[in-house]
Amino acid sequence: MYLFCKSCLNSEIQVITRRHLLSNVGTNWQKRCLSCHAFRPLLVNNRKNAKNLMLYSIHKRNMFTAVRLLRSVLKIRYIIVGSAVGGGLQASRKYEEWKESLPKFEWIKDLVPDNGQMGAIMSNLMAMRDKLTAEDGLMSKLNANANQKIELLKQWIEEAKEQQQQRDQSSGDEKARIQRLQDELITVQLKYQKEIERLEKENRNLKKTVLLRGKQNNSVRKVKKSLIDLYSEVLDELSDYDSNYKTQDHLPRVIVVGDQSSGKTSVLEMIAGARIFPRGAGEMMTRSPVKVTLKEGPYHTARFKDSSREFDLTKQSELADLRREVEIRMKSCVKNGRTVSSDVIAMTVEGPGIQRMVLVDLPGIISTVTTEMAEDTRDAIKAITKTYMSNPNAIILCIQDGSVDAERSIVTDIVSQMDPNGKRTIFVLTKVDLAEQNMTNPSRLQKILDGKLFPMKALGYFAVVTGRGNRDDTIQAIKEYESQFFSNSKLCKTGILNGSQCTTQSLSLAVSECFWKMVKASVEQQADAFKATRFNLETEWKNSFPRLRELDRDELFEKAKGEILDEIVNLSQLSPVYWEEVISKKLWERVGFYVFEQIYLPAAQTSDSGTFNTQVDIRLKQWADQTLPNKSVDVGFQTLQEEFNRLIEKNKSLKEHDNIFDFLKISVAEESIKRHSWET
Ligand SMILES: Nc1nc2c(ncn2[C@@H]2O[C@H](COP(=O)(O)OP(=O)(O)OP(=O)(O)O)[C@@H](O)[C@H]2O)c(=O)[nH]1
Ligand SMILES: [Mg+2]
Repeated sequence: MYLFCKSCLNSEIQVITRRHLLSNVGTNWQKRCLSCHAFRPLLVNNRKNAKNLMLYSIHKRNMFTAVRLLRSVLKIRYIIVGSAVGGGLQASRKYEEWKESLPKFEWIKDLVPDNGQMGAIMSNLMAMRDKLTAEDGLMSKLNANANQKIELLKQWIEEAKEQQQQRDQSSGDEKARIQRLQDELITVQLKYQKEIERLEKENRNLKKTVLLRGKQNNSVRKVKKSLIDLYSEVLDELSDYDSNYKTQDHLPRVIVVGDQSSGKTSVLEMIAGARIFPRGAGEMMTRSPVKVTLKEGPYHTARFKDSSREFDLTKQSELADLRREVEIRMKSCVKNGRTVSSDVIAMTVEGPGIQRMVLVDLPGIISTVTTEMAEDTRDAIKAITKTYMSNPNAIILCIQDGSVDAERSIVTDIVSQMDPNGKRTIFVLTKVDLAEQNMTNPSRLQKILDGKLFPMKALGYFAVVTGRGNRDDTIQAIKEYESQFFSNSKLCKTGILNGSQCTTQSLSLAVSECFWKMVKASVEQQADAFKATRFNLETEWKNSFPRLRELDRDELFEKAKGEILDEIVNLSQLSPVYWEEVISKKLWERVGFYVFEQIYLPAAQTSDSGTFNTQVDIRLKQWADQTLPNKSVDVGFQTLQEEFNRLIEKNKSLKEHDNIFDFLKISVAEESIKRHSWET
């Protein structure tokens, strides 16, 4: 607020704003003047005065502004003039200081010629030039020489240019040649690329045609293909599911049985088309059952059931890896001092032309247990073999070594026991090549293959060659050896061997056919049996537990658990008074007799009541300290069990009770008591 008294306002130039004036109209003006600080009536006291004063102040303000401007301009001029004079003085002072700080160059005068001397040097130089030009021939000689040099330089440059051009040209030729070659190469590549593509396409089409033909020609085979996977999975599933669940033992498989080293594994390898098992000679090679699921597929591969690695059987290195893996697995099966094991190694082999079936290779039957073997080895092998053969739907591939005397065979006896009518046995005579070499009596061989020599019957008799005794032979080499042998064999030529009975190929086809016949028959039979069993079980359930819906294993387990927990809750609901009552009663039953017999009666022998009391006190104290605590704990524990059983019995008598869990509850109670131990 800028308010002044009149005298101050006249003496000073003040600006009173319109806002100040208007905002103060009608107020009390007895305030202090801002200039002289005296309490006086101030300038404005009504609206009219305010307006006048405002106009007056605006008029005055314009005038004051002009005066102020003029004053400012004058002030600037003084500043400029002042600063110019001051600055000049300051600059000259600085220059003098700078000059003083420079080093002294007086000495240089002695070295640099002065103006007179410079003029003399210049005139001397001019005179020399004139003299040189005047001298006869010197300049022209210099000129000629220089021109010559220039010519030479020009020539050299020209030559260099030419050479460069030539080089450019020849490199152009080279480039063109390289370009041409590259073009040719690309053309050849393209040509061959096209050729490769054409061949690949042709190959694909051929494969397709083959597969389609396979599908068209034999729709049953397609069914079989998917079936074999399904079938093998069912076998695995059942064997994993429950070892007591014997159904899988009734599903067909081809079991390879025979005496040790008769050639069982070799037969399997020939059927699988690859040498997939560890080899050796004269020693027991197969030490645990190996289940091989064979199936047809575009690539020849093998895979263990529990591993994702696929072994390419066309590569020798992978075959070797596979053999090593089989060996490791077999060794891990026969730990703990055992020589053989019943643990199964499961694998799948697929490849073009492989017959679909499930084969199980077994350890060979032995007659003598050597010192290197576990004592029970012979019996263990027999037991494993018999278990597999006892499956009524197993096809027995009975392998007999043709190079040893028939009288030494052990397996044929066992086979005739398990399949007396030969309804599921196929007889295979191996090592026919060796048999022919050692043969003294060919008619004996004929007798074997006619099924007349061994005391066993079979569906078919086959003669094969599945090895050459050489551990590093490839399967291809063995196959060639086999076909060469049979085409040259005297046995075939003389009619001792019938062509349809020879080669592993014929054997494989026959076994596969037999296997699928068996599968078809047994699966239908099994399906019917399952249906019948299921029906019986459902009926039994309904009759036995009419109030309970059918429950599966897991549901049953959960329900039983719930019921047992309920019984425990019931037990905890018994009142302390009740517990006191039953425990006291039980305790008295247990100790009452003892107390009378051992404490009171002996003390009663005395006629003195004082002595009686003393003796009773002493004996009771001793008994209470030493025997009673343990007795009480025993009695308490026993009472607990009895009460639990009583509750179970009580529930049994209820009308809606199902006895399905009664045995389980009792077993749980017994097991809990058995496992119970008191905290020490
Ligand atoms: N010459 C010849 N040797 C064969 C023939 N078949 C198998 N062998 C050889 O006989 C030996 C034993 O063959 P395996 O297939 O291991 O016999 P195995 O019955 O499986 O033996 P174990 O599993 O130990 O009971 C190997 O050295 C084979 O090369 C054959 O037809 N001719
Ligand atoms: Mg073997």
